[in-house]
Amino acid sequence: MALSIYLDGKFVDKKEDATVSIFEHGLLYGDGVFEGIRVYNGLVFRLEDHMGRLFNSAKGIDLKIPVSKEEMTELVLETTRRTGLDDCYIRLLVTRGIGDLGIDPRKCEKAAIYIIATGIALYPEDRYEQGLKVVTVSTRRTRPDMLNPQFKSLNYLNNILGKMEANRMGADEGIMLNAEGYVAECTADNIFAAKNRELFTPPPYHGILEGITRKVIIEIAKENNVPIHERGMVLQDFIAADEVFLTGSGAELIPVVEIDGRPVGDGKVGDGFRELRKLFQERTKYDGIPFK
Ligand code: PXG
Repeated sequence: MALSIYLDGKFVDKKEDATVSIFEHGLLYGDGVFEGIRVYNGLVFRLEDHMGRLFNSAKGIDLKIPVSKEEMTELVLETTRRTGLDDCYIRLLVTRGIGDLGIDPRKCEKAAIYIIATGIALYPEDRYEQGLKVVTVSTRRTRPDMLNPQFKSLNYLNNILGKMEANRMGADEGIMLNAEGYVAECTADNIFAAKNRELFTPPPYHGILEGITRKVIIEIAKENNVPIHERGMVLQDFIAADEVFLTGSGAELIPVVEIDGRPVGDGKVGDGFRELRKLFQERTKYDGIPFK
């Protein structure tokens, strides 16, 4: 598969050459931040939003990114260009860099930048046609006053534990509640409910990452005069909804037809979802930064 990597100062295109130090604090402590970005049709989808979130996440953990936003944008575009692909996936990481054993970040002289651009394995189309079966997991999303999920840090163990629970139950995804018992999000996606042709999604500071895809859906809803509410939601709100769907750069928009063994709405993928997905797909054709 086409692959291009920016390895903190140089471009490499072979997996074997893309190695990092064992003293990299991103590896030793999950000390860093990242972004997962999609490329559609030769355009890096919503790159400015990803840059904004990356720099915000870095600021949140007191990590100084050693390049400007403009330079980082150029690095992303160049890495993408080198794949020769028009549609791909970009993983962008900024870590505390190479230090010593011991968590003290003062031992790390300079933050490191890694960018991977490669082809993506899309979910099979039948997932979008038939919908996902999800379960509620017992792992609660991190409280914002501990490690705010709005900072996309390399510390993903909370989500991974949630995902493993869902896997054990044979479900496609896991719904994670926040510490107060409100629905937060899934393990790598935001969650929406539709009822009476209005949309609802949990708000910031309810244990969510403010997803870029979520933001795009809110924009599309507003442009199409669909009322959209960001507000606290409990599990029953989703069970009683007409439709439920997830959003994320990986999954895009994907419908949910069953929660904890109970059907959502009539248990079938709804028309509201299909309409929104179409609008989203149209948007991906032009809403991005060209790299050619
Ligand atoms: N919540 C969490 C916890 C996430 O990790 C989202 C919501 C959706 O955000 P975006 O900005 O993507 O709409 C995410 C995103 C991967 C992968 O490789 C994970 C994400 C995105 C892309 C790829 O597992 N998570």
